[in-house]
Amino acid sequence: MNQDGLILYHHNSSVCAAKIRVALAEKALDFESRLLRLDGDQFHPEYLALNPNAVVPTLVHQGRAVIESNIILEYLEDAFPAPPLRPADPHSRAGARRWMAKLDGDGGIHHAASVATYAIAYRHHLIAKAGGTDREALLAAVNASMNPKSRSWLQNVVFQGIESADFRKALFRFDRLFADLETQLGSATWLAGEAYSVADVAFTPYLIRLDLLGLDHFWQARPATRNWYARLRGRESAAMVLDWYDPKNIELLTTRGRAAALEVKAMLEEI
Ligand SMILES: N[C@@H](CCC(=O)N[C@@H](CS)C(=O)NCC(=O)O)C(=O)O
Repeated sequence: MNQDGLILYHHNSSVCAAKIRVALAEKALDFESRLLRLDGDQFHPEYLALNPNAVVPTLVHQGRAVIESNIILEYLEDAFPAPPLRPADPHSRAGARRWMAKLDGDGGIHHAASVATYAIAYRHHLIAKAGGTDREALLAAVNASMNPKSRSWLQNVVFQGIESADFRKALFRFDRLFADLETQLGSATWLAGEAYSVADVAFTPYLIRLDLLGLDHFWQARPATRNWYARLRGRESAAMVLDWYDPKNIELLTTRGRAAALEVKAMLEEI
């Protein structure tokens, strides 16, 4: 057991697990790493006993599990308050929570980022795993590795890629988010005001993912957001995102991102 008594169940390139690694680094907390492959191992009964949703991350502290990445971030604030990542004043604290809430839910940024990741890049991995685009083999590959609740959107996205309606919806969702970010960051240094906070932590892996996928168009013409992203990347804790990624995954995300760039740019011009 590490000195802080923390065990993190995560995946090397999962965005919501990376949030927790960033927060742990900001707080200089040590953790024992338990990596899942998310190839079906998330459904093992021992893991389901910790996280009945069969997703990462799960944090175990003093033998008890905490699930849901935004809740884990709040838990870390309560259990390890120094240095604080939650803003001091109630209004900024509410602001941080409002930004974090944008990540969750069916219309949330986490879902849009998953759709973009599969539509541009990971679908090619599943197609290779299934040995081609034969419908039955591809459905079997999708169903073996993913939560039943993700299967319907995932099937569309794996079959249709960036032509899928889900992908267009995700682009639209990002466009609205980045318009809101530009407004906020035009008048404050960080998402919840003048201090770096848990909200900035939560967004860091998503921006890095969009960047890998070549979706940096969203902030190239938005200077306040562009500068914020540069500041996020400049923090030592941001290394906890990509340092854990499998290099093969980085290669897949970037090469497929470059291949889709022109088509995606044309779609963005229509938004
Ligand atoms: N709302 C959850 C989302 C967790 C989630 O979707 N995790 C993904 C990785 S980023 C996962 O484990 N996916 C595996 C699957 O859906 O089978 C959280 O924030 O913790």
